Amino acid sequence: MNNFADLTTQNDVAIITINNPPVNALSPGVPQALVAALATAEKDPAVRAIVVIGGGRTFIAGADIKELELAASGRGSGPPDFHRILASIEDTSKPVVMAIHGTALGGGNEVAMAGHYRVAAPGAQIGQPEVNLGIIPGAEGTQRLPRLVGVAAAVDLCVSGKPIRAPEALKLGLIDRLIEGDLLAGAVAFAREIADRGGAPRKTRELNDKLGSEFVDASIFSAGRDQARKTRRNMLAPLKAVDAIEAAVNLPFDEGCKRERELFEECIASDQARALIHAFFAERAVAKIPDIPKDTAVYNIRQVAIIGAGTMGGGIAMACANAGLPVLLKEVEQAALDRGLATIRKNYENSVKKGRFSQEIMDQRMALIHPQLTYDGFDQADAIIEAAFESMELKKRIFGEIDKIAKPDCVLASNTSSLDIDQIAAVTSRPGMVIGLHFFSPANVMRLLEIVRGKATGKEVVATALAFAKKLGKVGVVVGNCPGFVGNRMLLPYMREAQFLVEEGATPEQVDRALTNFGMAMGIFAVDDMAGVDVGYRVHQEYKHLEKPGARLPLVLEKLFHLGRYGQKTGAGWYRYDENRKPTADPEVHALIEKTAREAGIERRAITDDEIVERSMYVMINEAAKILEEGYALRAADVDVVYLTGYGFPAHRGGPMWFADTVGLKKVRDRIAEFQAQHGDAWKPAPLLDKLADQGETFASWDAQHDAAREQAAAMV
Ligand code: T1G
Repeated sequence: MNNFADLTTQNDVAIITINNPPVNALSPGVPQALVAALATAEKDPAVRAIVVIGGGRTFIAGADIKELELAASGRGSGPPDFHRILASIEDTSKPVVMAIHGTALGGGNEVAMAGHYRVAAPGAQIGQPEVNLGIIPGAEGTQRLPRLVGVAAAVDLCVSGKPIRAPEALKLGLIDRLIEGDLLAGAVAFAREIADRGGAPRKTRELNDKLGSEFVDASIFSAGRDQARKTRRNMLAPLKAVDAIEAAVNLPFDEGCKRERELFEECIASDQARALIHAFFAERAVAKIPDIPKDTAVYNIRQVAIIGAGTMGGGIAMACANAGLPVLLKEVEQAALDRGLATIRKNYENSVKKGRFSQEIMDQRMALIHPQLTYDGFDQADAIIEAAFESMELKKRIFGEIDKIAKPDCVLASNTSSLDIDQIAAVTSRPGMVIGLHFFSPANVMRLLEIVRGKATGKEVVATALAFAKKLGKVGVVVGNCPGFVGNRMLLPYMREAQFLVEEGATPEQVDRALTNFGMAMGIFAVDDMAGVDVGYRVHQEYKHLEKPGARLPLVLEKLFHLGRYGQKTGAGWYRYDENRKPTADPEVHALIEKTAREAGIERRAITDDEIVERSMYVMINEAAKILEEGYALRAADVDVVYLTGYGFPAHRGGPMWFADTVGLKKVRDRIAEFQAQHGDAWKPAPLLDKLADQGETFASWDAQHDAAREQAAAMV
C-alpha cells in the first residue's frame, strides 16, 4: 500500500510528509492520502497545528502530467479535479502550514495556497508553469494567487510560466517566512507560533484586499494579454490564464473557480496541450539510451579545455563558466584570442546591463575562463572540445595533437556541425574517447546539444556527454554520425526548398512571414542572413556531392555569395540591414531572383503561404523519416526535441514529427507524392513514411513500438 502521505506528530504539531518520488506529483491516490491524513490530524485533540512537507528533494511539482496526457488525448477518466482536497485543506480548523523546498509548481503551489500559511527554504522555486503544457492552472490557482500576490504579479506568473525563488515569493506575499537551515524544524516552530496566536485560520479564499476592481485592473489585463501575444506567440493558454484571473476579480470565489475550470477544460482538449505535453515527455525521454543503462559509469568533468575562441568556442566557454566549470581557452594567435575574449566580455556586460545577474557574478565567470596560446594545462583537462574552423584537415591535425597531450580518461570532443566523427576519431589512439558535441549558436544560450555517437565512441563517453549536457543546463540528444547529423541534415532540404520557392515566384519576406506565422521563431532567410550566407554557401558546397546527378540545385545563394552579400555581417544578404541590424526587403534581391529564374527558364507563379509551409515542413519530415529508418536518431520524439530546442520550431506544435502526426501521415505522404510529381524525385516519400501512412500509424506509435522492442532487446543482453 503506497504511503503517499505519512502522518507523524511532534507533540502538538502534526506533520504530513508527501511521498511520491521522484517529484511528489499529485498522482491518483496522493490527494486522497493527504485528505485522509488531514482528517486524522483534525480529529486528534492533542494536535494544535499541521505542517505539510514534501518527502525527498522537493515539495509537490504539480499534477501528474501522465494523467494530463491521458485527459488531453481523451483517454482516462478526464482531467483531475482537486477541488475536494483544496477545500479539505482550507476548511481544516487548525492552522495548516505548507513547508516548501525544491519546487512548488502548478498544482503543488495551488495546494500550498490552499494552506493557511506557507514557509520556504531560500532556494525553493515556486510557480505556475502550466502554460508550458498548453493549459492554465486548474486547481483554483488563478483564484487564490491574485489574492496573495496581487493581480499584476499573478498575471505575470501565469502568463510567463516562470517560477520565482522564495525570497521574491516572500516579497510578493506568497509565502510568510523564509526558513534558513532545517526546514521542518522551522516550519513546526512557525506552526506553533500561529497556534499560540489563536483565532481562526486565515483562508486565502477570503483575502480580497489585493484584488482591486474590474476598473482598476483593466490595464493590467490588457498588458497581460499583450505580454501573452508577444512572448507566447500563437499560444492559447496564456490568454486564457488572463481570462481566469479576470474572473477572480469580477466573480465571487466559487464562481471564479467554475470559470477557471471551464477555461482549463478548453485548454486540455486542445491540440496545443497535446503537443506541449508531448514535448515535456520527449525532452525527458532523450536521455534514455536503450543500450546505455542509467547506472553506466560517467567521467567526472571538472575542468574543460576549448580549442578556438571564435563565435562557437567563445559561446561554449561561457556555457561552461556559467555552470561553474574552469575553462582553458586556446587560440593560435593573440589577435584572435583578444577578439574572442572581448566578445565574451561584451556578452556578459549586456547580461549585467539587462539585470540577468550581478557584476560580481560576471567577474566570477570571467575569472573561470583562462585565455592562452599554448596547450599548457590541457593534460589536466577532463574534456577537450575542439571548436576550430570547419575543415576536416585542420580537425584531424588538432586531434592528432591533443591525442598526444590529453590524459587517458579525457573526453575528446569536436563541435563540428557536419563532419565525419569517425574520420576525426581515427587519427587518435583512443577513438572510444572521441565524440561529437554539436553546440548551437549562441552556444551560451541555445538549449540543444547534439551528441554525435561515433562507431567507436564508448558507452561511458556517451553517458558522460549526457551528464555534461545536463550540467550545462542543455538538452543533450544522442544522434548518429551521418552528414549533418539530425538537425542540419533536415535543415539542408528545408533551405533548398525555400530557395526553390523564391525562384518559382515567392519573395524571401513572403516565405519568412508564412513560416513565422506558422510559429517558427525566425524565417529561414533571416536565419541564413544571421548565420552568414557565406557559411550557408560553404555548407551547400560541402554537401553538393550528396545530391543525385542531375538533381535541381538552388541558384541564387551562389550569386549572393559572389556579390559578397553575406547577410547581417555585411549589411546585406537576402535582406538589407540598417545599423541596428533591422531587416528590410531588398528590391535588388527581388530583381536578382527574377533574372536568375528567367535565365534558368523557371516559370514564376503566385505561391500561397500554405504551399510554403507544406513544402518547408514536409521536406524536413520526409528527411527525418529517412534518418529514423537509417537509425541515426533513436525516436521521432528526439527529432522533435532537436527542432524545438535548437531550430526555433514552435513548441505548441510539438516538433516536426508530432506536427506530421497531427496533420495525419497519409495526408502528409500524399502531398509529398504530389510534390514528387511536380518537382521530381527529391520528393520521393521515405519508405518509413509510406509504410506508416499505409498502415494508418503515426511516428508516435512507431516510437512506442521501437522503444518496447529496444527495451526487450536490452533486457536480453
Ligand atoms: N508529473 C509526472 N511526472 C513528472 C512531473 C509531473 N508533474 N514532473 C516531473 N516528472 C517526472 C519526469 O518525467 C521525470 O521522469 C522525473 O519526474 C524527473 O523529472 C492542476 C494541471 C520538477 C523542475 O509543469 O518542471 O499542476 O524521465 O527529469 O530536471 O493546475 O520535472 O525520470 O521517468 O524533469 O530535476 C505543473 C513539471 C503540472 C512541473 C524537476 N508542473 N516538472 O526537474 O527532473 S500541471 C510542472 C518539472 C498542473 C494544475 C496543473 C521538472 C522539475 P523520468 P526531471 P528535474
